[in-house]
Amino acid sequence: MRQFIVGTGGTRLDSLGAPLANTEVQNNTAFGVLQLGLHDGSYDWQFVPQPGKTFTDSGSTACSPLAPVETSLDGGPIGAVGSNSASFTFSSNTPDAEFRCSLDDGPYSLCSSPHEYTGLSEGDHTFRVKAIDAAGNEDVTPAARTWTVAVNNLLSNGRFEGSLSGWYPYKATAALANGGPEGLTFARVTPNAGEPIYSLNTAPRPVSSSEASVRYQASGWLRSETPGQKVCLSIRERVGTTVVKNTASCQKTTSEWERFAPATHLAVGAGSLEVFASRSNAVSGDSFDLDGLTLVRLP
Ligand SMILES: [Ca+2]
Repeated sequence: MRQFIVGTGGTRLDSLGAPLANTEVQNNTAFGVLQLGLHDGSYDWQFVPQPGKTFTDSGSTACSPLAPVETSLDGGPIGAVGSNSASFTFSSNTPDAEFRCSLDDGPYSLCSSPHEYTGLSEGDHTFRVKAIDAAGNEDVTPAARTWTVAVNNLLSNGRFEGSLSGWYPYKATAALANGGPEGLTFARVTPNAGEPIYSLNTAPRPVSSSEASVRYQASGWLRSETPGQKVCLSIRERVGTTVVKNTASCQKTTSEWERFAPATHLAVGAGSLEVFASRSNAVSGDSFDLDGLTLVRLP
């Protein structure tokens, strides 16, 4: 950063030593004034010598822009967790930044890392945090994380750990594969030859008697070895054998694990609920992968 050291008054011009490292200009031949101008985004300077003297120096330079304040979410729950509390840790590229936190689209309020929530309800929640620097500049892209509180997951094996029990593949085959965002294994679903529609369904149905006007919410992770497919996570309600309502959350697959937007189903009541992930317009060689599926009863 450029510095100016100026002394232009007094009775005589003092001698100067050898220039210090990085000195751009130094002179002791003239009294005068240094005129400094500060503008939006730049500054300039001009040394105006006393009459009869010739030394001058002037210039103009853009100000170094401040690095935009950014927020990093360093820790916190990922995916589905069997806990109704959550602790988030976060940081900023800007020293001495303050933070403001928001839960579930609520107002931002002052917070510090770690920031803890307790007594959270079942279902999906979204945490956001933004840093604010000492000049009051806010991070315009707050860090965010959506996770699922599933203290009581109605799916017995939504994590596909070590088996596919609790699921059956419809017009497809299902296999365990190693890895996935939750636990050690996940489910890969591949259509039978020539089948345009295929799915992985709960069996038995996780809810045998739905409660009228209660909201049930399904969430989970999705990816594909053959990305670009539309896959839907659905809750299907039957009274007897008649389907009375179907609630779906659909999205295009990528090769990365991503969360389904939750499917939130307002129950008709006195029915059974089934959860399934399905693909229509399948082509040969398709497959999709699932892990960490949850079905919860919202409060
Ligand atoms: Ca798993």
